[in-house]
Amino acid sequence: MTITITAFEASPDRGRGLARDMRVRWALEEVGQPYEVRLVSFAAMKRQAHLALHPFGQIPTYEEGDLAIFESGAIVLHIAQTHPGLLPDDADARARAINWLFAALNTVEPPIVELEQTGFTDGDKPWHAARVPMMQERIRTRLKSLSDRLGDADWLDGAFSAGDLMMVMVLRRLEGDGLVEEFANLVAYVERGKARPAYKRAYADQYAVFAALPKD
Ligand code: GTB
Repeated sequence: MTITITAFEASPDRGRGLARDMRVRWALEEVGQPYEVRLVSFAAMKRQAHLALHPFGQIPTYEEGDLAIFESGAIVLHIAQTHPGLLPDDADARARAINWLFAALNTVEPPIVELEQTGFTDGDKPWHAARVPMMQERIRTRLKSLSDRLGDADWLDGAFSAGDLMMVMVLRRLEGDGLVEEFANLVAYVERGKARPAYKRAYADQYAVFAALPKD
């Protein structure tokens, strides 16, 4: 059955692979599943045809036969649960890997998204400059705990898993902020993720979408 995902027709990240379709592309590449991509504009995401797939009018979505799901975490977990390669066989190890996937999304990503959003929405507010260090400190606290737990291991719990895939993608959202760089082992961790052949294929494919856009 063909797998079809959705991605931005013109991603605001200009091909940096920061939009959440990259997580899904990477997961599909890790398990060796071919897939098709339907590119959607911001306007199309808010139309009924897309809202039927994604109630919040966003990307990514995932369709395979009768199944249609949204939420990058749920999609990556589905891929990991239905194909070998992203979750350990042992039940306890599997639960721990899923644990890390949720930690990436529910504990590490929220303060990162908050900082990102405030730059867009509140940059001109008088209190913005004073709040930024506070938000950065919240992120730093999470990164310190993550760094302590990772130590000198390659991955968060044994072999590379869907939990690592999601954590690497979440940490990538801080690129250019200098925060991850305060923790040498996290820098090396992200680089290890990016060095995986599956990551490189996924990155190249999403970059090709940007590269094909008419240049103005
Ligand atoms: N919780 C959902 C998930 O994990 O799938 C969140 C999905 C989501 O935020 N989708 C974004 C979207 O569709 C794209 S990924 N936004 C359009 C809208 O809401 O109307 C978020 C994103 C967008 C752009 C960049 N960037 O340019 O760097 C990075 C991340």
